[in-house]
Amino acid sequence: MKNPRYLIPHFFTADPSVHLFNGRLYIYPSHDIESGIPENDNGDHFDMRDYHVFSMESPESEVTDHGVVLDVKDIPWAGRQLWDCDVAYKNGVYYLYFPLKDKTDIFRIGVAVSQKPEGPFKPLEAPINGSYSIDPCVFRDDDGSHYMYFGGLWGGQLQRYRNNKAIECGHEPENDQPALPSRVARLSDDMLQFAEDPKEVVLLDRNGDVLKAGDHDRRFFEASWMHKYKGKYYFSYSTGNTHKLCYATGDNLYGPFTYRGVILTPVVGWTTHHCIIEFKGRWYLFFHDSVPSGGKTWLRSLKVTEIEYNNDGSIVTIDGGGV
Ligand code: FUB
Repeated sequence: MKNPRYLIPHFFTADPSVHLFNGRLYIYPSHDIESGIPENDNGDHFDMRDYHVFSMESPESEVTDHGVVLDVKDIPWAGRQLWDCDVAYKNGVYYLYFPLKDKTDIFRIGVAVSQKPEGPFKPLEAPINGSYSIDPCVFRDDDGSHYMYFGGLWGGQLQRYRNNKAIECGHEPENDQPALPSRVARLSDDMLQFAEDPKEVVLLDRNGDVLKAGDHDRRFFEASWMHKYKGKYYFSYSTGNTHKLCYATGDNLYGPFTYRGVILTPVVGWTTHHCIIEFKGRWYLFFHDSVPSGGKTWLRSLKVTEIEYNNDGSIVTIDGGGV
């Protein structure tokens, strides 16, 4: 694949999670809409109401739209805003994990199930116990255990929590303090709950020092993704207000991870969000930008491009085309 390619021209999609199920690539994106809500730092303008699933034979082939697979009106505990989701498979069941504000306007992470990768998905009565914030990414390790990475700052509400407890007055730490990290928790055998208290995903610089809250070019903001390459764990994420996709590597899926560099420089739009998967021995980055909507940050379009690794395992930086 020479150039990045737009995948779904007929409407706006963002925050891709892509998985290979039964030899086919399934795309689970956010479905962006024109909500009419003015843009703000709380992300109120991202007022998405349903998910579609898409699939394709390969990153180069035509994309099939499987239609609406989950609607906010069918989720018993729903308030508003269906943001980035992910899907995992175990023992004949597909589990869709989604962040959604509950009736008190607090983000929780919910689960919906299906017998088929293309859905439709049936939501459970309540969100995962002890879940909070946004952007779930579920990673299956080689032993078959599943882990959820999650969290996002500002509109994603991660700054409102310390030690998995809501705090009175949510704020980011001072610039010289450790940055707020993503979280990771092993999932229960039935895939419906956390099997343990979420742990902090610590990011270090090359000297072994924890990245600081003021290090906006490198610290975690949102959009966690985990993949494994040549035995190493690659934790990748968005830096949010500096609009980069970065990565850090480690030998343990709980971390700590050492910062390695930028995967994608800023795209056109405010948010940047991605996933990385292997398909037939080649590696692909799925991401979004706001070029087709003329730069409207809340109307994004999915793209795919190939990524390359250097011999030392570092990823060759891709130009996102933004500023
Ligand atoms: O799509 C809404 C939010 O924008 C996602 O949850 C974030 O990762 C950002 O892409």
